[in-house]
Amino acid sequence: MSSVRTEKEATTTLSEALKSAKTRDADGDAVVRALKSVTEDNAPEGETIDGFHLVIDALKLNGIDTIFGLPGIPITDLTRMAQAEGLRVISFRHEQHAGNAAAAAGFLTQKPGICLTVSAPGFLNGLTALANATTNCFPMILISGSSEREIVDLQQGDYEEMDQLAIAKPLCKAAFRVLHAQDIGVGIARAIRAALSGRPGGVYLDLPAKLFAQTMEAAAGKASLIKVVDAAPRQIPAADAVNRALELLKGAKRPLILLGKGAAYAQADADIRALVEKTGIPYLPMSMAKGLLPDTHAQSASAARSYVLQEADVVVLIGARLNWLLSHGKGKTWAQEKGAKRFIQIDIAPTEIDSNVAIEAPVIGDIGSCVAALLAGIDAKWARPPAEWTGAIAERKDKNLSKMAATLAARPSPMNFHSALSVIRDQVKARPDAIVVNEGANTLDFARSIVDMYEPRKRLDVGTWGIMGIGMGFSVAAAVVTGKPVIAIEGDSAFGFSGMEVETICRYNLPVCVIVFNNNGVYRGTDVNPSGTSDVAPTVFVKNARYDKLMEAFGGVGVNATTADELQKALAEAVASGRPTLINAVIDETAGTESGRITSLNPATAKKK
Ligand code: ADP
Ligand code: TPW
Repeated sequence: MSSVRTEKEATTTLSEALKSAKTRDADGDAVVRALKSVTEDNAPEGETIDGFHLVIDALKLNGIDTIFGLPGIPITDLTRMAQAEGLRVISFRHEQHAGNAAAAAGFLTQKPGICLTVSAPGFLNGLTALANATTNCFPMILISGSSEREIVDLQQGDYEEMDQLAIAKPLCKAAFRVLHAQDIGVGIARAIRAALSGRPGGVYLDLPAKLFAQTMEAAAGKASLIKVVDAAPRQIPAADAVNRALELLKGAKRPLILLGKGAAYAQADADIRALVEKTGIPYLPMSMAKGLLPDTHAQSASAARSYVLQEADVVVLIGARLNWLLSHGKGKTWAQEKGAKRFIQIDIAPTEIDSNVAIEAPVIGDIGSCVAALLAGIDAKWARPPAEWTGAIAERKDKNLSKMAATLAARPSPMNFHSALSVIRDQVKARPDAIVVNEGANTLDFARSIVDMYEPRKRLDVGTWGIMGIGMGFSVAAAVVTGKPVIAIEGDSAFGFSGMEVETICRYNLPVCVIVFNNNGVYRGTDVNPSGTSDVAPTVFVKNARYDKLMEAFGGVGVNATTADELQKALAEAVASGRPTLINAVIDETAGTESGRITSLNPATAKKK
């Protein structure tokens, strides 16, 4: 060992080294070198390993192969070293989109997506994505570098000083900080387990700058890492709970199965399909559960949604919460005035039960185990739902579908939402393996009902919060983790939240085709400023903007499409070539409604009712 210092001496030298490093080199590498030189003085003899490599090795040991992030103090070298060690590092232009990418990767793969950010502002930029992931039950880990604990805790004004752990805690499932190199293995294991087990969600892992340069004896370092065994243990439902549910279902005259994104996440696709088909019960997919069974399936009740929600007597919720997206299980949507609905709810979170209305038959466990247990109780003697019920649904479906077909066939000029979406609908039918990313208001609501999905986990959207800004982050993740074509269907306002990431899409040459539904504003482009000043109305953008030029600026393909034919041609070419493409789809600025289909939540509109 070269020299051993007291802790006080080491800290003093460290802060001096840091000060000089920061004035010399704004990109952080000098800081890391300074930290290294100080801690190396205390390093053990023989082969050593530093904090950087312990973090990288711990992630690799647990099957993590990709990091989404944005470099800077104190994690620049971590991104470099991770890349050198064979991890794929996808660098973004803003941390929120790296975080969204991590969340989508988590949803698609059942491995926690990793987002890496710098301290304070970078951390805060990533936090929205972490909170959104938690809200949506997507597993992700936000790893953020942070400044010196001693300075942060005394509030002495460090570079990017912030008590990040305290701030992250209420916004995620769990939050941890690692102070010593020998605890990195435990820290990462705990983060992975917290993200994946039970109800999945976001986890925050705080790694102070000092940690990365700490060294320890290599063999001991290796031994300190933990390979997480059975990170999302199966949770077998209790037999009596399964029987209670089966009994309730047997007595149903008008049963309905409701599939949510938890069912899509669970990857129990074959059993879910078998449950639907063996029972013969009509089903409704929530938006991100579309494609678990093809939307064209005879038992899909999507085209008779209002009818089945009102008329069903027993509803089986599988990985779907009775939140605002399902009108809290109450009111007109459910025709509760006609008598109480009876609910069976399959969920991994016991506290979800009775959150909005009484649940008569909760089945607690992982969806795979719960659905398998229900299936085991369904034999050849199972009575399929009465023909009056399935027949009445089929009748309504036929009527609504033929009405929709006529609307979709129209070719107005300029395009409206329907004519543009009919083109995308045909393309997705031709390439059912493509992943659809979707955000906006009208663009979201119409696409959800018009664009049929055929395979599980092919639709990513604004989720539980209805958040704008997921578009490019989700698109990057979808392309990176699946290698499949991505079609991002974006309102022009929605696109603006993450638009700069088209550079990221071009930089990694990802097979993403972004279609901007350009109707000149938020919702529509027709509002006028009533005050007479020269400002435009708050919802109005620059008229006739050319978003396609943005993609061209970075070497991708840009197309301005003013007709359905132009849109069709550009989209088909983009999907076939896999080249980054942005199609500026010019949409009638008077089309659509304020807030899409959630106008009723607008305070002004709600008051008028
Ligand atoms: P949607 O928005 O599609 O209706 P939600 O996000 O509201 O879906 O609901 C998803 C539900 O699925 C959550 O309550 C969550 O606890 C549950 N869930 C997620 N993964 C699993 C799983 N593997 N097994 C059981 N339940 C799960
Ligand atoms: C983070 C509020 C909901 S929908 C929307 C906004 C701003 C954009 C609608 O316009 P767009 O769509 O995209 O042009 P379209 O199809 O109607 O033309 N900030 C965040 N999240 C939300 N949901 C909002 C604001 C909002």
